[in-house]
Amino acid sequence: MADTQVAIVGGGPAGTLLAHLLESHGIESVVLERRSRDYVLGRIRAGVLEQGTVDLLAAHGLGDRIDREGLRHTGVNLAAGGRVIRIDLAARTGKAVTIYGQTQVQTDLYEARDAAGGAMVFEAEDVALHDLESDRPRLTYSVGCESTTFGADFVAGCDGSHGVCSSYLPAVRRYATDYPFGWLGILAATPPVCDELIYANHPNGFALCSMRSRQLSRYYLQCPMDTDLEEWPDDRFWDELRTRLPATVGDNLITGPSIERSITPLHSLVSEPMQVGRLHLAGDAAHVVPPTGAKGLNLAVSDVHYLSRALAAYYRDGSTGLLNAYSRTALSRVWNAVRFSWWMTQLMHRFPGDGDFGLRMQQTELDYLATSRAAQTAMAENYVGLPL
Ligand code: FAS
Ligand code: PHB
Repeated sequence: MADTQVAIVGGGPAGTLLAHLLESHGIESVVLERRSRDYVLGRIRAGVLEQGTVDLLAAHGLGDRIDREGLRHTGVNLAAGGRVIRIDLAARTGKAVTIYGQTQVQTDLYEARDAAGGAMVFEAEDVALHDLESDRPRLTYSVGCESTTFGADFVAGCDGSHGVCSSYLPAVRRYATDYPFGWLGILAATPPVCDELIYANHPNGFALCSMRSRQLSRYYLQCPMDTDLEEWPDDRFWDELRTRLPATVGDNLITGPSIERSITPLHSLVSEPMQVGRLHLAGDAAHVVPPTGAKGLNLAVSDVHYLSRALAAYYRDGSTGLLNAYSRTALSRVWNAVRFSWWMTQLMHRFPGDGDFGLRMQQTELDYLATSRAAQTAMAENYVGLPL
């Protein structure tokens, strides 16, 4: 493997988009991905793109399929106590969100890398970083029995929440909280129950009605951490989902066999700082949010926007100001998304031990959202995404 300018560890959305953006600045990179391409493409993850994410992807030649297949939503709904509160995103912010699965984003990114002849190494194992404090870090990895080492000017740690790169930041502070429940998710080839997303707060727990297209539905139910998927056959899932939705919605639910089922734990983690020496973290490698606010993927995009802009300045005229400020710049937006994701999670889930007072606080907050334009604007501007 020849030396390169930027070595990227992780071939998920953060790593692959970074390689794509660096290419637009004429900056060379190599992406090392632990899994196979098909494995990465087989993961069902995020579904909601902020306006800023859609605009950034379009600005870099990745907007055509989103325009064709993405579903633009100008509103989002909160259901509780049998009523549905619609937050008019467009009226409150002039913006919208787009439903376009992370799998589709990843497919578009891999195809763009293929078209550009981008260097991507799949099934790269035992990636290790060396000499990060020098001006010539080195990386080692193996594919099968063959070990390789190469040098780079910079290393981007885009290897997600179970990666290795964050372990190279010695002075890191971790702000973490685990939520006492998870999400049981189902993908079904059925028409979505509603044209927009519905987040529901029910005495049995949270439910979310989402989608990937007009023929592909994505639903989630709050579940205990130790839930066994085997105890949730499709019929039980559909019955519980219908129970947690207002009758006006549940009566329209079209069920069908699940294509995919999974349980996602909910936690929040922010590592500070996001950089040391020539290593910069981006995406889930630096921070994880509960999916309630639909922020995870969008934060990966904004981190990579800031990092690619900083690297472009360095290679253009040697300036290091944006690079030195990267962590501070990215974290400012990260913390706003962490707060919003925490707020949405607190508002819409049932917490063990949350007595009558906790329930009353949720009801009062929902009443305020139902009647206050200011409250709706605050929620809407975070949901569509704060400016980059
Ligand atoms: P990713 O984790 O996507 O990518 C990191 C990549 O690095 C992976 O491909 C991994 O294989 C690779 N890697 C790891 N260790 C490596 C190593 N040592 N060497 C080389 N490569 C390595 N967000 C939402 O907004 N909505 C959702 O509904 C939602 N659901 C989710 C469900 C699950 C199960 C998970 C884990 C996350 C979910 N997220 C959701 C968040 C998710 O979408 C992330 O925010 C998004 O994938 C972040 O992208 P990356 O930072 O690229 O990390
Ligand atoms: C999804 O469609 O997977 C999805 C949508 C909104 C969320 C989380 C997940 O907040």
